[in-house]
Order: sequence, then C-alpha cells, then structure tokens
Amino acid sequence: MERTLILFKPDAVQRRLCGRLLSRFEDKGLKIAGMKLMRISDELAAQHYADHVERPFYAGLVKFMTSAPVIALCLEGGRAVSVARKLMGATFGFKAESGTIRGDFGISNQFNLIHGSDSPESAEREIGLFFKPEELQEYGLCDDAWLADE
Ligand code: D4T
Repeated sequence: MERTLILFKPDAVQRRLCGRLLSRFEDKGLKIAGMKLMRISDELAAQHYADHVERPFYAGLVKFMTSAPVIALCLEGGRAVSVARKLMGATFGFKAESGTIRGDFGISNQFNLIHGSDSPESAEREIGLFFKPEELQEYGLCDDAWLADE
C-alpha cells in the first residue's frame, strides 16, 4: 500500500470541480485516508514548493496557491503515487491527454487544477506537511479484496 498527497488547487475549488475530480480517484479504487478544506499559508507554500524557489514562475505559483481555499487529500492504494499522476495528466492543461483530469478540465499552465506527489519520498514529506498523524485514518473498505492483487 502506498499513500500520496493530492491538492485540489484554488481553481478547482472556485470552479466547483472538487466532486468530479474526487470521483476520478474513487472510481479508480484509491481510498481516502485524509481530507480537508484549508487555506495554504505563505510558509506552507514555501515549504511545499521549496524545489521551485529559483524558478521564474515561483512567485506567481505561491500567490495562486495561497489566494483561496484548497482541498488537501491523502489517498491510499497500490502504487497510489503513479496511479494518481496518470489520472492527473501532464502538467499543462493544453498538453495533457484527453481522459486525464488536466486534459479534460483546463487549458492553462498555472491554473492546472491539481497537485499530486511525484514519488513515494515526496509523498511522505508532503503528507507530513499537510496532515497531522491523527488526521489520517486507517480502515478497510468492503471492496478492498477486489482491488488488490493478493
Ligand atoms: P504540481 O507540482 O503542481 O503537481 O505540478 P507538476 O509536478 O505536474 O509540475 P511542476 O512541479 O513542474 O510545477 C509545479 C507547478 O508550477 C506551475 N508551473 C510550472 C507554471 O506555472 N509554469 C511553469 O513553467 C511550470 C513548469 C504548474 C505546476
């Protein structure tokens, strides 16, 4: 089992797309381990996007991500990190394949609706930034046996 951090960015919340985006992950078989509506602080944005601090788009990205509420999700399942990245599609909406979240719901570079951890190591770090341990649940679902290989 693997966990990943997903953020529905301010544009997804503002465009009332959260239910439809969450359905994509539930339909695929990922389980919600944690979920909350929250406002990202400047400090949290700086920690989350520390790798991008030198990039030209960094200031605009932090401004966007702190501009309005987001939904933070910790999703769990087999190969959750790569499965979620496939569902999201390529970074820019105009390049993302149809059938993916970014390919189906947007054409913007910056307003790309969703964040997903890019490796299990990033996921561990990012889940720790966004969730306290007690905010994450461990529980079974009635179809668990039908979604796992063993
Ligand atoms: P995130 O991190 O938001 O899941 O997106 P990706 O993993 O797909 O892409 P990224 O880290 O390279 O970029 C982070 C974030 O910055 C925005 N961005 C990116 C931008 O506005 N202009 C740019 O040129 C790039 C490369 C979009 C996603």
